[in-house]
Amino acid sequence: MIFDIEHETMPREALESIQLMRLRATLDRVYATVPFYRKSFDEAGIKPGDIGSLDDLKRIPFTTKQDLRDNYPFGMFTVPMDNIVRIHASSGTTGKPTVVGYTARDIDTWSTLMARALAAAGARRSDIIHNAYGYGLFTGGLGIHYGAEKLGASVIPVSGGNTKRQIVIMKDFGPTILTATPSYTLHLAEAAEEMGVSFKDLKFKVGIFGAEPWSENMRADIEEKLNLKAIDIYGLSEVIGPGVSIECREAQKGLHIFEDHFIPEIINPETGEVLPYGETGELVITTITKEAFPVIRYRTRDITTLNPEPCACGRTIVRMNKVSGRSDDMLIIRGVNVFPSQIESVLMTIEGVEPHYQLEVDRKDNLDTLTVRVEVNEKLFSDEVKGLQRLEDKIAKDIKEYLGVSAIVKLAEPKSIERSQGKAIRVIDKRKI
Ligand code: DLL
Repeated sequence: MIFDIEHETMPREALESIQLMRLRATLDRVYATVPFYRKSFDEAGIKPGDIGSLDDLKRIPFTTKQDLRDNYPFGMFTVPMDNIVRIHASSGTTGKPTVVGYTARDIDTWSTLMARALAAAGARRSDIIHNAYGYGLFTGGLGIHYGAEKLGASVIPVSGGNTKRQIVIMKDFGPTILTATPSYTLHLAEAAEEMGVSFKDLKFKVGIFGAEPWSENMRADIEEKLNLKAIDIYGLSEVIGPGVSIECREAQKGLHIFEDHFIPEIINPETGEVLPYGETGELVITTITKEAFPVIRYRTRDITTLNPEPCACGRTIVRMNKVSGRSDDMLIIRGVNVFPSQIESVLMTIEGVEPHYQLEVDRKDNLDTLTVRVEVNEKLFSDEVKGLQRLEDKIAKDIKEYLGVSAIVKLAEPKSIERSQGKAIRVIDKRKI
């Protein structure tokens, strides 16, 4: 179902004229109210009035996470606190969190975008949504929640954690849509199995998963274990939260970006050069409808590709490919670039290997080492030592063959790698310590 048929299926020309109008209003707003933007535009010798076309956007400087940190906590807000009704923050693994604020209209915009997203994934008013994204400063829980209410569906605000109780709720309330991170979803699947509950007997038809990278092979695994269609949803706190883009249920080929609210660009992360459609690079987003906390050319660090082809579902808005990783998560191991998701893809093709893994990078005698710890199922683990060793060698060989890096593979006992209730920690990089 298309929630906002007008905006999601607009002819490109009409869409672009709305984008330009909204972009200019946003630039005026940030220039007038946020000292950081005034300074950055002035240094680049640009006034908001100089932007006469969408193409001119590339003349404006980027905004980075560091810029947001430098203005911690509220320095990037365009309105006084009187007009802020909600604050969220993204934890981040290093340094201070980034803090984002919303006016009442921003909350309404976000809820509407999330209603669009849920509808694109197949949600209807009659659905019951089991929302296991964390509620709190993280945008996942409340973002989905408000969107579900806007759509008119029923939402169970279960949040992350209390995993066993979640399974009981699933059995008793019969939710039809599951929303959670992919890694917590797998944890839920394990808990259900331990409790003797089969997802085949539950009522789920769709799962809406995101907030962390997950490979196509992980998708296949989740679809099989949970007996549902797994849809990818993308977003980030700095831009709004979840609901920046989502796959449609019809095609499931790329995530539709709600371009009447966000202007996406792809850049070469090294040079900052804007790349044409179809090329892979870092996603940069400009928000054009947010009031309290607009971001101009925000460098997401997420690696993807844009596809402007109209989709079978009828939407004309551009699609982004599944995010393959973050430019700052990319591991450079002895000069070879590898994303954790590529290793995940290799692991997931191997029989008996579970989707729970952790990568440890270290440096010994000036050489990088990569250790892949991955769980295997009970059956394999009870196998004789020789068999396990053979499997370790096979995985190492596959990783070398597909990705060109040498890895030490250590098979781990079932359930020995820590489970997360939100985003999984996949990489431990000891080189930085
Ligand atoms: O993760 C918002 C969100 C909540 C998205 C629930 C989807 C569902 P942050 O905590 O600010 O916000 O983290 C944003 O997470 O820059 C990506 O690196 C990563 N990310 C989010 N969605 C996906 C996805 C939320 N579908 C950061 N695939 C982003 C890959 C994702 N990575």
